[in-house]
Amino acid sequence: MDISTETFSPDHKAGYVSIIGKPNVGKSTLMNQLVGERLSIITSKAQTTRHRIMGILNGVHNGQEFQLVYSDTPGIIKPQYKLHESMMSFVRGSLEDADVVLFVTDIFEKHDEDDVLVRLQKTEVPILLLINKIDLATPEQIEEKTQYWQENFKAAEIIPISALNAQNIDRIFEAVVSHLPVHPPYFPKDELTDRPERFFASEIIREKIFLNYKKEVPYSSEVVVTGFKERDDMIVIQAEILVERATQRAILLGEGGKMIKKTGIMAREELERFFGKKVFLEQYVKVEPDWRNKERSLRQFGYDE
Ligand SMILES: Nc1nc2c(ncn2[C@@H]2O[C@H](COP(=O)(O)OP(=O)(O)OP(=O)(O)O)[C@@H](O)[C@H]2O)c(=O)[nH]1
Ligand SMILES: [Mg+2]
Repeated sequence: MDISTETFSPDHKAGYVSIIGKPNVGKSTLMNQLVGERLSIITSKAQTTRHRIMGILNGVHNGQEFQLVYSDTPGIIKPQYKLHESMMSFVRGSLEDADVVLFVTDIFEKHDEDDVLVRLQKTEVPILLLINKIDLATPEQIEEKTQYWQENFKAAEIIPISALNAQNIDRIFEAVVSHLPVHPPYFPKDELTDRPERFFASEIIREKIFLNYKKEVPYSSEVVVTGFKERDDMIVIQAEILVERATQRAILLGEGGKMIKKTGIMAREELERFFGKKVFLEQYVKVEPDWRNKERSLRQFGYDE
């Protein structure tokens, strides 16, 4: 639907809500809980998310229509590759747009989040500080973290949560809505995300690579969906997996192609769940030397603002 033809009330509220924090604190898990869909991929490895991914939630709260545009972002790191520089530019863009910031920390963080704090200092919008993974902490540990942040950070609110167990997600929602400006919707009301289906297909395949391979291999891998054809009975997807070296290609394939087959099966099952349809997946593993530092490759893979 074209947004200009939609009708909405004059007191409609809308805003951008940016989810920011160090790698692995649970930003993507939180995003999926807040939106109620599995949009962002989640793994136990740091630096899983490489893009800014929007998840849109529409509804009515206390009689007032609203639209929340959540942005999941990459974990904040010191860049070692051009890829990381792009990732950090996505974080910057997301902070520039934000009406509310969700600064996600977890109960394990060691008060070394300077990179994050430097970025947050520049924003004047309300910041909700979330202490995640409280399912793994004692009440004393939660109290200690809460106190630390009360003394060391100017947050609009501090909320201990478990993104995994959906604990206190409703409190975040209430707080976010209370900070939303009156504004018409930014996206048509039937849209769930700013990203096309191909993007989610490539992310789902990348998630399975993160789960199945160790050390540098997941970090040296990129997935590009080169074909996406929806038929009546199934979706036919062609994907290229790019790695940086021939040795990594060999690891990805595994003996007799065993590993890539396993990865492909896991990806296909997840793709079928996501799209609600049978999927036929073809994967090709290629070497693209040094792609994490090559501007041309990065542009081609969608790492430009
Ligand atoms: N126990 C527990 N684990 C959690 C919780 N939230 C997230 N996790 C786990 O923490 C790991 C990282 O979660 P992600 O959501 O991918 O974290 P992220 O901040 O998006 O990570 P990057 O994309 O790498 O920056 C995964 O193994 C999650 O299952 C939580 O509330 N409790
Ligand atoms: Mg993530």
